[in-house]
Amino acid sequence: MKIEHIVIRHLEMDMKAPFTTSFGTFDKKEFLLLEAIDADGTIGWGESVAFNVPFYSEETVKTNWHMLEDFLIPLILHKEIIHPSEVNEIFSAIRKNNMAKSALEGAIWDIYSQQTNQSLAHALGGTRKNIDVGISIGIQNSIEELVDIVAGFVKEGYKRIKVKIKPDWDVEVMRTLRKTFPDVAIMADANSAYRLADTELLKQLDDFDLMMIEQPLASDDIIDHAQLQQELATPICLDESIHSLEDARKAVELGSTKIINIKIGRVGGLTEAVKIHDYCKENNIPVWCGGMLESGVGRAHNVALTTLENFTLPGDTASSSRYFEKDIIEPEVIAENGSIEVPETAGIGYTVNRDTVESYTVAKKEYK
Ligand code: OSB
Ligand code: MG
Repeated sequence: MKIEHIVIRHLEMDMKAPFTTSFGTFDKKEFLLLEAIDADGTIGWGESVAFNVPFYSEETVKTNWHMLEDFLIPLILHKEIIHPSEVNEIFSAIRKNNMAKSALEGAIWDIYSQQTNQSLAHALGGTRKNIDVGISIGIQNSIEELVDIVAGFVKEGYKRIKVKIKPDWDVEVMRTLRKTFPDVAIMADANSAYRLADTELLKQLDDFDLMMIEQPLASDDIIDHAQLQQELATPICLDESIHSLEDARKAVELGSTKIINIKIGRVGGLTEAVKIHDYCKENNIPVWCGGMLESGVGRAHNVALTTLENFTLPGDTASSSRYFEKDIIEPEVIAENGSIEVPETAGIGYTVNRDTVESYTVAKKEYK
């Protein structure tokens, strides 16, 4: 393939309700949507998971636009590419900026799978026809409200419930949830809200039979996590700390993590995500696919990745309707009883609705 034309769109989508983590609140979803067009006319879609603010990671919508326009797109336009796994190599001189890289790489994977007449899931080596999913629930104003929300999602059949925690919204919250939902798979995500000095507090969470605790310590740490894991019975799952196969290998070798949350954008694309998956499979580390409040295009990529064998734990890719009144894809992603049926048509398997995209677009630029 030869990509001859790329369109960057900045979209803004209203969210049904604000989503609060230990680092801040999102009340609308802003992101870059990438459209790449091959010389033969095939169109591929990619989504950057960078937010409008640099709270989860240092990347933002604006830094991604800069990286794409000034560095990444010029490396891709008019270049002969045989396989999307080459894109990583092409970008290798550019440090970090994984979400920007991933958005473009994802669009190229979409084109490649259409041109080879297979689903993206199949192109990645995935075999599952259905994937199990859980749901992630933000910090609420009261434990009572949280219990109501959890009850609703348990009723919908989500396969595990993840709740955000932070200092003063942790032990009592998890105690109440475990008491109220004795048989539900529950986990907590701290988004780096604690320090090693909080070990005694975190040990109290061992009483609640949690599936795992996600990213308790600093977003760039793998050393203290190893020490904390020695003290905890609950498995630690790293999210923010893992940006590459090398990061995963080091964290696993150190004993910093027993489970890995793979986010395509955080690790720089599908090629690296598959490598981390394969490494974890060989080393008996279960993985699951994380979420970044994605629109349908990002969700479609997550669904495809989750079909790989070692995605044995439910991920965060809930229904499109979890956050949005109207998603940009058709059909929307639908989880029924905590299970999503994987599309079998070529490419990402969902159709992007251009009118809907247009209605959410606040800026747009074309590159040829
Ligand atoms: O840490 O997984 C996270 C949302 C925004 C930023 C970070 C995270 C999250 C989520 C929500 O947990 C996942 C989703 O529903 O898309
Ligand atoms: Mg997380």
